[in-house]
Amino acid sequence: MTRPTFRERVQEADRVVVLTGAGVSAESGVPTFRGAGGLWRRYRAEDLATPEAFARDPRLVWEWYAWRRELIAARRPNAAHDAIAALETHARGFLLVTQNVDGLHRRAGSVRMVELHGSLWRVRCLAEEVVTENLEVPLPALPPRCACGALLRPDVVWFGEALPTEAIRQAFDAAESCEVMLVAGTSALVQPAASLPMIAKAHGAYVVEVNLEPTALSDLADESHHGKAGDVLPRLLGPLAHPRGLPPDL
Ligand code: BV8
Repeated sequence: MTRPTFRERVQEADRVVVLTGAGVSAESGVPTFRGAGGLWRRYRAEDLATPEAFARDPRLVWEWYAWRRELIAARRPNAAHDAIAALETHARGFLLVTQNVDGLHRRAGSVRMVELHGSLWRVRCLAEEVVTENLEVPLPALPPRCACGALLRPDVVWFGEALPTEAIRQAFDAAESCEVMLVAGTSALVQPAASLPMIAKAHGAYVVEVNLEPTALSDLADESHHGKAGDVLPRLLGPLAHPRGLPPDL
């Protein structure tokens, strides 16, 4: 009796979860957090992506986000985003859980997804707490202000901040009940997102990792595929990397 392949497992599964990190956006030209180019000026993400940094210097933090927004606005989803969006059209009970805030999964057509760490294309008024989508590139002024006069902040989760309750509930529920979890482009260091594969594994899921290199997750994964997500995912998913109903050669 040969072991079912990853694709067979996806096709048999009632729930398939994909967890992504900054590595799936790398081939779109978006710097990752910990890899080469993950710095901005002389700062690390952990220095700027905090409420303390924003309270100390909202303009500096907004210069970083404005720089990222302008960079991302000029980029496009890559084959990794496209393969994951196509997989959603084939897999039952599909949920994409992303740590990324760049909006590229949505631009690739992903629908059933949670953004664990928010989105840099949404802003939140510090006074009214109202969240609005803001796609302005460049932003007219830094730091941007709400019509009420209060500062706006990016609607992202900073280090030390709690993740959105509904998103984290959906993500943990999916991790506990999926038969297959595909983990792509994450160093699996940032909590609580990094716990999701452990939870899936503990509940009997088949866990497959796609990354350039071994990570903290590799020993736990049932399969680890090393290479660029934009190359590996289409190969690994085969016909599942093409949206259902479209012939693969389109
Ligand atoms: C919280 C939004 C508590 C902002 C981000 C234990 C338990 C709980 C918390 C902690 C804990 N230990 C420490 C903590 C605190 C902290 C944490 O985890 N710190 C880390 C550094 C140790 N966690 C938190 O603070 C979280 N909050 O726990 O709150 C709480 C509870 C109740 C009430 C109050 C408080 C909040 C964490 C969220 C932080 N926000 N982003 C922004 O983006 O501006 S995190 C940031 O890191 C991004 O979201 C990013 O996605 C994420 C994870 O990084 P990765 O995505 O993995 O990216 P990275 O660069 O690390 O790796 C890229 C990978 O891709 C590499 O492996 C590389 O090899 C690979 N790769 C590169 N190119 C490719 C590729 N793979 C394939 N193909 C390629 N082409």
